[in-house]
Amino acid sequence: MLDATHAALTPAPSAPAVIRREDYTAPAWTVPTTTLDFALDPAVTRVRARLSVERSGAHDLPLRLDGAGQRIVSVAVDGVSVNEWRIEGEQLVLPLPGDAHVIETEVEIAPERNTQLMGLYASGGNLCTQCEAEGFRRITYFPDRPDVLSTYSVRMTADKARFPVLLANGDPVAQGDNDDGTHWAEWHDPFPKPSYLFALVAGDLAVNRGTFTTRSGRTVELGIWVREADLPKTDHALHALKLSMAWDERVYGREYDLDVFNIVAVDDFNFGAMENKGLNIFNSRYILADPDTATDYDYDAIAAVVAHEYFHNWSGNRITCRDWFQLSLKEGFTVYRDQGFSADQGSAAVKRIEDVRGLRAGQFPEDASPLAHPVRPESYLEISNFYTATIYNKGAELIRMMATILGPERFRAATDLYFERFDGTAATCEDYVACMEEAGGVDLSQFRLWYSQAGTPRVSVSLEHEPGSGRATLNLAQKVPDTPGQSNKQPQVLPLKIRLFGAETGEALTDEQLVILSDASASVTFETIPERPIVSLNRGFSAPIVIESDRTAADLAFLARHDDDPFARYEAMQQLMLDTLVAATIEGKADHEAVIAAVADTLDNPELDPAFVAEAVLLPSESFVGDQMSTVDPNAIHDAREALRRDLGRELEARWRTAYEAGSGRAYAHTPEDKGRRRLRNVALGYIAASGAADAAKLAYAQFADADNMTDRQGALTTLVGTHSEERDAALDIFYQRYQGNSLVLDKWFQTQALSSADDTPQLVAELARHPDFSLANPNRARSLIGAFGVNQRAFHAEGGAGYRWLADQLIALDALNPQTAAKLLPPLGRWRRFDPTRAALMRAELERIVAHPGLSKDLFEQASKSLE
Ligand code: 0A1
Ligand code: ZN
Repeated sequence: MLDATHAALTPAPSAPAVIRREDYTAPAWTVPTTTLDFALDPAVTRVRARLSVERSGAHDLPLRLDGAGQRIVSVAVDGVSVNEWRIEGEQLVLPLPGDAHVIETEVEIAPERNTQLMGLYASGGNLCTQCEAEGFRRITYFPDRPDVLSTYSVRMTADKARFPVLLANGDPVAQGDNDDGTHWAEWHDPFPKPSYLFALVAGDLAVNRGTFTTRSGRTVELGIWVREADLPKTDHALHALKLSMAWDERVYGREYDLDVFNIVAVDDFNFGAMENKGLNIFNSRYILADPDTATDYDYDAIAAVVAHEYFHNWSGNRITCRDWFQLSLKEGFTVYRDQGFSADQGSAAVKRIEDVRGLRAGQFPEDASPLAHPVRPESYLEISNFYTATIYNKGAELIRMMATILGPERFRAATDLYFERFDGTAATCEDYVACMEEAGGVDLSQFRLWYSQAGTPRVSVSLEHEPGSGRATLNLAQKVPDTPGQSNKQPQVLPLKIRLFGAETGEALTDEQLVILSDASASVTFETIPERPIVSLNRGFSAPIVIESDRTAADLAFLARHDDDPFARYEAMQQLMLDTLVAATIEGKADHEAVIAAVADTLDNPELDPAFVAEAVLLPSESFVGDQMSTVDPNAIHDAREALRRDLGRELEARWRTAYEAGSGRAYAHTPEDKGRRRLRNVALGYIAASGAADAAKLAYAQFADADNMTDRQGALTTLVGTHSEERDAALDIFYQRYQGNSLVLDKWFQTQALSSADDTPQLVAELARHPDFSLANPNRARSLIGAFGVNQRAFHAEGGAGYRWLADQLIALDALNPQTAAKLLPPLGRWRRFDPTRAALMRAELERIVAHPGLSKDLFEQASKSLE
């Protein structure tokens, strides 16, 4: 046994190294089997690891094991303790004579001091792990890279009273009691996996059990593990899990492969959830729901995240990523799969609208920012910073475009081929595209540019019509904007679904067509078009692009009324609103008539589903309006949007009240119809308040007080928080008292206030940061206040820069505890180039202050320094 003084805690690297995709080399050593033995204790956990290692190919390189934040107790090779190893940066380097050896290490780690929430950590008195992307190296020394696949056996020993439940990946093998008050359990996962999919949980947990019978007749034991008091809130997640399992069999032919599938909910989690093989670990916000505490939006998000993590079992676990540059291989595809699942549970059109709204709110700004990167990045400092909307959501759009180009049958044949060919391997984005090409019978050479070129393509469109000949010509031209490190880009493959409608008759003049624009510009001609056509373009948002068209307000209003594609109808309405808001922002005022008429028509149309109407009548967000401007003026945008909201509220007041009443007086039910009604009712309430109606605060307060569910309660609270009224203070107080002790609901209390456009939000947010319930240690709480404030255009950008300073102070403080979560909250400051010189200078100064802060993490350093470039 080696003296423990040999290697102390590994120091953090001073100048972070750039990791480049082109430097990839296959692992020099493989690890066919891994046996882990944990003596679990929050203060000091002992980890003994036994790795069988094999030299891969002919070379004389030493074995390199990644490790961080551990105390090494001993290292042995083939049963003999050795001294011939050294620490280089974060690696243990071990020269080995033969081609196959058994390496044993023993280390100590301190879960209760782990505030980064990577590796083994404590949450709510329980112990759990998070290993993606590079957390396993904080548990034991290992080649912590996704292309080293190993079969794991795990033994855990822990105090039985404190940690009665012991879970790990795979299937349970054995368990027993020791006579010192501890107990033990052994688990074995027969599927070779990368270290980032390793997981264990030890805790005092209750379980909601279910079963699922696979299509080949195997029974899978399902379990959702939570603290005892939360058990009644787990039925929705369990139900969603069963639906996901059936859906993946039906739609992709994918069956589950182990005998158990467990999900554990924890309160402290950096992301949404994690797909560890057979043992998913979730942020509790994506598991716990009952009508009193979760909104309809929360219910849908839970189902989507449960599905997402479950679908990873095939797209991520059975086939994993060769290196982290391929992250979108599993994430883009899995998001595409979960979007398809959610679309099948309710209105596919509304789901598509929500997804596009999300893309525009999160990914388009990223693509236009200093942090823009391709779906398959070329380099990074810290991989945690690349769990982005580009990798996830733009990645999903790439899969969607390939599915559109192939059509449903060939797409299914292509995914079958991919799952079959790469099962059990660590693959690349290129492997995926090659399967699409082969089974789809298409050439995707140029399409691959979507993986390597960052930036949102912009397409300009004009339509000409010669009444005499009946010929119509659609002219298209594309441009992919410059992004950091990339300029003069090549044209990309844009699959555009289009259809022409007659301006006079409202008739469809063509079928829907798929036009693939692959050149910088192209024209499409249509013969025998009898009347002036209006083009419905990029239907279903078939390509993730920005369109600049010469369509007039009248054309857009026409499409908002007549288009048969619900997405295109929504889109026409959004464009009309956007054009109006941009004009109003620039000129100080604008004609609201066309928008008011289009909204009135939408509200009057009895054939439309209320959930769709609720989406269609919502104005584009302030930040989306800002994205259209060369220089963002947050106050002018806010005023323009409020003026339009007020006019819509006033002019259509009777209609809003009718819509409001139609959704009122019903006992809660969780059906798609009722969800749609609740949504429209909350939107209507917002417009009634925007109109300035004298009874608005009273009406909202009555809804708040009478609500039998969180959707109504939070909807009313959101409206009230935007008012200056006694009712606002009373409602905030009652809400807080009622949900004291329920951290997920208190997050809503913080968030709703941080999102408010009221004048006093900046001061209020600063006060809330000193509230006894505020804590930087819990990522959900930190995001509920800091994250929400950062996206609140009006409050964050309030004159003087106090908001920028406050955000930077919070990020510096949070970075010392949890660098990943701090880095995620930085991007609002990085958008400085989009603002006027005064704001830009203030924002830059805060970024510079962050970069200069001593002891900054790699995570925050990368985000802040790139934002300054
Ligand atoms: N793979 C997960 C996301 C995830 C990534 C990193 C994490 O580390 C803190 C946690 C989760 C997913 O796509 O759901
Ligand atoms: Zn994922």
